Amino acid sequence: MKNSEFNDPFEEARVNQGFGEMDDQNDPVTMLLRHKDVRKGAHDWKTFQSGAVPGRIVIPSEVNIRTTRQIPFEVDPPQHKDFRAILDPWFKRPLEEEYQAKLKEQISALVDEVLAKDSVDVISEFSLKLQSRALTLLLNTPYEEADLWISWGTHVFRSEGEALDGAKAAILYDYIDGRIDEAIAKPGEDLYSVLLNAVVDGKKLTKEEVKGVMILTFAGGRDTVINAVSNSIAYFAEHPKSLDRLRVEPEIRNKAIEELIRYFAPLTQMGRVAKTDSAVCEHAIKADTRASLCWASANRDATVFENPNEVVLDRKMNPHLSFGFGTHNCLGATHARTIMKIAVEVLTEKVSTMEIVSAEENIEDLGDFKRKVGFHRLQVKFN
Ligand code: HEM
Ligand code: EMZ
Repeated sequence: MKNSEFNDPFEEARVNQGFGEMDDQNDPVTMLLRHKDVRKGAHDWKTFQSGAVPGRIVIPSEVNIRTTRQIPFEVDPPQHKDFRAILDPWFKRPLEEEYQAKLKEQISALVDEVLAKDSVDVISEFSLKLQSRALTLLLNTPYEEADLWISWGTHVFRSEGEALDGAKAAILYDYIDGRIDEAIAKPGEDLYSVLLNAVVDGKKLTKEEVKGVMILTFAGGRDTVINAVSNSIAYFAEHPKSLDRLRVEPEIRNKAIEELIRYFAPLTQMGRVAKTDSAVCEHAIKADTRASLCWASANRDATVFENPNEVVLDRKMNPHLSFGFGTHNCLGATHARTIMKIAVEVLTEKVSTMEIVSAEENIEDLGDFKRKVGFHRLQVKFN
């Protein structure tokens, strides 16, 4: 199999029964696999709730490593809407010209760096740096902050080989506590200060609420962005004609980015907790048990996508669910899409070909399903 080929382990279960089952730390999960059912589940927040005990909707569950509620991710309507109302405008800033110009400067410098080396590990020497540096723009904090975030490695809660790492999570929490205290002492123009001044329902956000937003901003946009960028590099390395096509047809760039994001589905699934007994595909889901919305499976549903297992760069209709659907759709999607757009633009301008020297796949173990989500290491020569 090519490095840039990503399997669909869910096909048989999706077609034959519509759902899958997996255990996760003795808290089983019923996985919704069909596009139609995943959308329905995401829409029906009254039955499938996000506001469970903090960490429980994440798979693997994080209940044992954190107590802070992530906002707006672990909040249900109607309160959810109030938080989104203050967050949405800030997270749309990547659409601004000045933001994009700065991002282009960052990415151009990084591409020059990797071109000057013989070969690099794309994960640690390209995508992680890109993600961390770009995050300084989203938070509006000093560029130099990125060095510390880079030193934390790919995932803020996980170490390689270990599903969850409480000690590692504590580093992020302490760091955020410190930054919040600084912003209280000396308010600035960054996201911390904006949140500390924000009013929801007539009340200022508490420190704990600000922390809940910041943890989510660091964690939710980390391995997802790293996988989207790294997997796309693997794809272009193995499909040089596609990169050439984007050089001469920049008008399909946005379609190509949506398609890569559909195909790679950087976040496999997200859970919900059933409020009441319900059923999906005639399968009972009991109250207080977990269901998951499997975005990765929905994206390969042949009843919605023609040739679902192929990357069709200029795919016309592309209602993929990589950024979720409905209420909790990804708040960072504008930032993520802008990163992808500028990364592809800079690659077409500066890089002629890329060669994969070696790769170590990152396979998620979901019981019956083994899904490749990205790479632990991806050694590439940029030409
Ligand atoms: C929500 C995927 C990048 C922040 C989500 C959801 C998905 C997702 C599937 C829905 C979760 C649910 O329904 O429970 C992705 C992918 C990304 C990406 C594939 C990159 C390609 C980012 C970035 C940030 C971010 C860069 C911020 C820095 C969030 C937040 C939410 C969210 C705050 C919760 C929104 C809410 O509950 O209203 N993301 N994400 N994401 N994402 Fe992303
Ligand atoms: C949570 C999640 C958010 C979780 C939208 O996804 O991303 C995961 O990577 C984190 O571990 O805590 O933030």
